[in-house]
Amino acid sequence: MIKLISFKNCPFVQRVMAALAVKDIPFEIEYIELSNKPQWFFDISPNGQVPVLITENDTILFESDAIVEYLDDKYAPIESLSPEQKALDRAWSYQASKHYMVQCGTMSSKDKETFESRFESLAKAFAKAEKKLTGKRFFKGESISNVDIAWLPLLHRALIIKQGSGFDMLAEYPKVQQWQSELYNSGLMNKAVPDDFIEVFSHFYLTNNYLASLKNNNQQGCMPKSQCDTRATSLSCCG
Ligand SMILES: N[C@@H](CCC(=O)N[C@@H](CS)C(=O)NCC(=O)O)C(=O)O
Repeated sequence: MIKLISFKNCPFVQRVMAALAVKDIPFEIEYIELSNKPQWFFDISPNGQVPVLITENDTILFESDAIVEYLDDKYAPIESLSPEQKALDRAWSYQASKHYMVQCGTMSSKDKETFESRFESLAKAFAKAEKKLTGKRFFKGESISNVDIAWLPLLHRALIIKQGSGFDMLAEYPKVQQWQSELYNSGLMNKAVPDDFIEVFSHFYLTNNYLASLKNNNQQGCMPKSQCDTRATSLSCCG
């Protein structure tokens, strides 16, 4: 069985897990701590980063773009595409993945000024998507594509931040909000993270920083009642 080497909070890992989940590919997973990488990981990983995917032939794959392409080549793409459409899908996927670390940096900001200046650059990605979306369920139509899978980590994290702090990264982007809801309702966001993701994520991104101060000052720092039953969360249910 293929094996994914992961870190619980990593958006690049979440993208790969979503690609595996959407194709229903069984896989084993092993989590490591990036602050204390084991020697065996250094031995196998050319760039020292997760995700690493170990194929059924024991080939070590790295770089999430390459892994997602491999999954398409090996297990058949979720749709058949012309070369042009494939290139466009890769380009739109890149518009998301190049902002993963920007979003992580934004969420980690210690103060308002840093948060706002970092968010400005992240918001440009959402603005670009807002302009491109046509009001269909997903990015290109009624079914999930690789572009949706690439954007899923950004949209999932924006959702948890909104529920945890009251700050809505998508406040000015109604079509992106709708897309976020469709992806959440598809169940794929939660299939692409470990069971304790919200707890681990909130511990890292909603503690001792600017977003945590919003959470403490903001009555919205709680989970909407309708979602309390379905989500593992460290947040309380709204009154
Ligand atoms: N370009 C890589 C980026 C992966 C990446 O940045 N992974 C982070 C965790 S989210 C990591 O392993 N960081 C540890 C390090 O750089 O030492 C990919 O697409 O797979």
